[in-house]
Amino acid sequence: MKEVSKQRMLFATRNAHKTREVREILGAGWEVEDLTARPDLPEVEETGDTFEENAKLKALAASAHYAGWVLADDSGLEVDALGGAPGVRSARFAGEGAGMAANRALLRDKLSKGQSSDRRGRFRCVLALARQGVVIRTFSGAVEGSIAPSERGEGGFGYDALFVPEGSGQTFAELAPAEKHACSHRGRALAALSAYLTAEEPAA
Ligand code: ITT
Repeated sequence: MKEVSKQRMLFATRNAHKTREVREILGAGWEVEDLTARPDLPEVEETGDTFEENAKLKALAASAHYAGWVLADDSGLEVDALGGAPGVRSARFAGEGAGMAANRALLRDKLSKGQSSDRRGRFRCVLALARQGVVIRTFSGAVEGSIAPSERGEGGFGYDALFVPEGSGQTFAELAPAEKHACSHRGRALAALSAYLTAEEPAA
């Protein structure tokens, strides 16, 4: 593996949990700033029908205001018995501004009242890498699993307390961060990004 000197990137998110995970996964070689310190950058309306479209929209909007590398993450949970919902609407499943506790409650409710006993689903993450107003590439990752009937665990964020990755008896919120990253949708997408960046050795 080639040596890569410390690089900077703007991670185009206002979700501090995503930023923490990206910093943990990419490690010390990257200095990652996010939009929580950039109130001057506009909110992006996520009008896409796919994770890829929304990741590109977020990356392009931030890249118009930032000269270096920009990364955006669009992600969410797809549940088979709900036809893939909440999907791209994961952050606003129970309505705009309803918050994650309400989103999790709605998901539990829909599965407990539904006809199907199928609790399978997956997390997906698409990352869009942009520079100078152009999307260079996208990277995706997914993790199969099932939806627990009740919330378990204190770690993680979002739907983590309800998601049990395949092969584990614990929810993402019960796993240590490194255990989650080793199999998570974001960990897998970032592994693909890292492999690309290492091969390309981008200029800072
Ligand atoms: P930005 O658009 O600013 O990045 P966001 O939280 O609105 O932040 P998304 O539109 O991509 O991000 O929504 C993804 C939602 O899916 C997120 O809010 C979580 O509720 C959920 N999600 C994504 N990754 C997750 C993970 O690793 N663990 C738990 N929930 C996750």
